[in-house]
Amino acid sequence: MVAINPCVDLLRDGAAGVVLMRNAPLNALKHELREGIARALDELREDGDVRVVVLAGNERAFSAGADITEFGKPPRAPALRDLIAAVEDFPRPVVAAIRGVAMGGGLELALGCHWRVAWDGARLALPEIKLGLLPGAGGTQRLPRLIGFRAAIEAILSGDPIPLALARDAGLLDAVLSGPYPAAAIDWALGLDPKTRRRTRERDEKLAEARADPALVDRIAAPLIKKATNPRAAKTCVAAIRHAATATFDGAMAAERQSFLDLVATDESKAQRHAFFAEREARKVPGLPRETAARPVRRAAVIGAGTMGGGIAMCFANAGIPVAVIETDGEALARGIARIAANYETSVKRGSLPADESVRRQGLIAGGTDLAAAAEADFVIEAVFEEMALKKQVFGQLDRIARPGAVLATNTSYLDVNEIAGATSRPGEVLGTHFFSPANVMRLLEIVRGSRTAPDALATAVELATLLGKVPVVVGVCDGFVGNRMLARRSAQGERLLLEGALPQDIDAAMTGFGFRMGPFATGDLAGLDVGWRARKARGIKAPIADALCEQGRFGQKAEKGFYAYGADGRTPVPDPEVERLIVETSARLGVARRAIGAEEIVERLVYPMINEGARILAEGIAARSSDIDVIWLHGYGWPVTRGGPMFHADLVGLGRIAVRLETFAAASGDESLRPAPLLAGLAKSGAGFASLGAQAAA
Ligand code: 3H9
Repeated sequence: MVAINPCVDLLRDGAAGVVLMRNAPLNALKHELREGIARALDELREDGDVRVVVLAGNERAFSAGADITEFGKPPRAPALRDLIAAVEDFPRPVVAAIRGVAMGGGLELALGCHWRVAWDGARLALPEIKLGLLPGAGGTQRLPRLIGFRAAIEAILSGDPIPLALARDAGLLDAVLSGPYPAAAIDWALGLDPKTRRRTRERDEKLAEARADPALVDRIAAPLIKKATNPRAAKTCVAAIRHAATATFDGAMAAERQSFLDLVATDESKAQRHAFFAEREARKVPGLPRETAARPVRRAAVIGAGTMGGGIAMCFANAGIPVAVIETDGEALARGIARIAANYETSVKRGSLPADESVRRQGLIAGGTDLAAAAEADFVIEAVFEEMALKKQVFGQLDRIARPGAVLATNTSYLDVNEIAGATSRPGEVLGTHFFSPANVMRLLEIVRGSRTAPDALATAVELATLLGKVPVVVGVCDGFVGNRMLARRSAQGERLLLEGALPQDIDAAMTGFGFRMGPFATGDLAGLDVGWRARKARGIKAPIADALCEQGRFGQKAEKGFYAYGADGRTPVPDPEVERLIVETSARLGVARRAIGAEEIVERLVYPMINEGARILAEGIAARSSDIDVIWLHGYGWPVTRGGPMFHADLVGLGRIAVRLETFAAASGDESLRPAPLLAGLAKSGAGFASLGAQAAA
């Protein structure tokens, strides 16, 4: 074995040359790796004893694709597509041995090989669209040549892994191997007849269908484009794929490259790449050394079998962790367990969960009415009503019951975790977990670090969150934490806009135009308006219009009326003249003159005060970094990924402009809280953005 460079080893095994990619963890195809592969091929080309070449990766990955951190930097040779051309033109058979991930440029590299073999569990995908891109190293040309247009369009427009069986049947994989890696691939390669070696670019049998039927590609793609998160990227992918049928290979490759460069430069792709890295950064908690060992979580307990408690229990069961669900009385428990069963049944009916798996998961959930059932748990989550006195009482009891070393979490959306921890003799074991409803579906988990939370208790919560399939973000203690504290700013402005002249449908349309799937009022109706009403009452906050609706029992979809009326299906919001009357009357009663308000002003009025609050949150150290705030909004509040999150959006707009607009809003309304926060004003003055702030430990 020789090291070609730090990223590539070359091994000669009889008549096989084995090129081993060694850029841990996932063989992202950074410059050094590309160069190493090219040099290894050069050496093998000169070696007459080598009959076949095997290209192999590490335990986790063949390759996760181009190194995303290199995008936007000056290109360095060899470019990935040139490297792939060199592989394809190699005069002897080259076989890709795929274990783990082969994604994006990694799969494109494999497509340039003459044969591909994979191990069970391999994940083959062209996920570029999830980054607002198109496969830019020949994927749009070689994939349809191997698996045909339908499967290629579906794979490229979804970005999801291609099922292995399909990959094998359709001709993407030549074999699925078992046995030692990559030895089994070497044996397999040595059995090949070199005369059957074909360059993928020359395989055009599967292009015939679209050549004969020019409308085929668009017919297949049209419904997928409609659903696309980033329609521009989706349309660009389709245009590139269409070239496979209409242009020469070289012409299509040149067009693909230009489209890739165009997309890399778009704000949407920048936002999607930011979101990718932000999510991964959030797992690195400042002030928590990486080596801090998490405690094992073998059993869990959830106190409270309401909607939230039940959803949280499902998260544990779905991850294979036995969980006790504890209620105060049998009736409430039975209701909770029935709700869990109904949720599982829905998944089975929808076909997203096999029936036996649903039974297995429900078998992991044990209901009980005695808090003593929490005694064995390694992780306890209290999910009773949002009431400080009640929560403190539960924690006092848990303190006596829970085993030493158990992490005790309170599921709360705004209460003081330090005060709750103070009800126990072990505040180091206490932290907050803010799940989002429905807890078994929503991916965000705000983990609230108390002032005395022990590092390993925190590490346990972060690791557990990942195990439960959640995106964890550690935040500090304050009213509403990060997400709801910013949301409160938006809600207040929403009310204000209604009073000044907008209607719910105007505001919702402006926000869906911005990229949200649903506007704030339709979302409020879906979630139930009574939740916010109760929270406002508890804190002495008034929202004249929302309060009036709730006083009339207009709690949203569940009452078939809220900010909207609901159509026959009970789910389609329809503007309601009664609501309009109520709004206009409220404006008149409060002496607020109504005027027409445009979509741009609506978006700015809703979003900039949130960003301003985000700046205060950063200044107080409640969030460790601006990208953590973005992750919270992306995964907990439906912020459109093509807009990267509120703080990313702010940097893009420019903090100078936002500061000016906030001053205007403050002057017009007399609301001093709308003045730019000192951090925002300071950054605006220096021309910097939130991204320029480093990470700090969340307080
Ligand atoms: C492309 O290929 C373009 C081409 O068509 C054309 C080019 C001309 N680059 O996610 P994890 C890092 S576009 C750089 O925690 P997992 C990641 O940031 C690319 N870094 O592991 C993390 O770093 P850290 C198309 C990357 O097991 C570490 O690796 N490919 C890349 O949960 C571990 O990652 C994709 O879009 C990369 N390509 O998930 C695939 N990939 O430890 C993107 C990963 O410092 N990657 N890193 O935080 C993924 O979706 C997931 O990483 C994967 C593994 C599913 C593969």
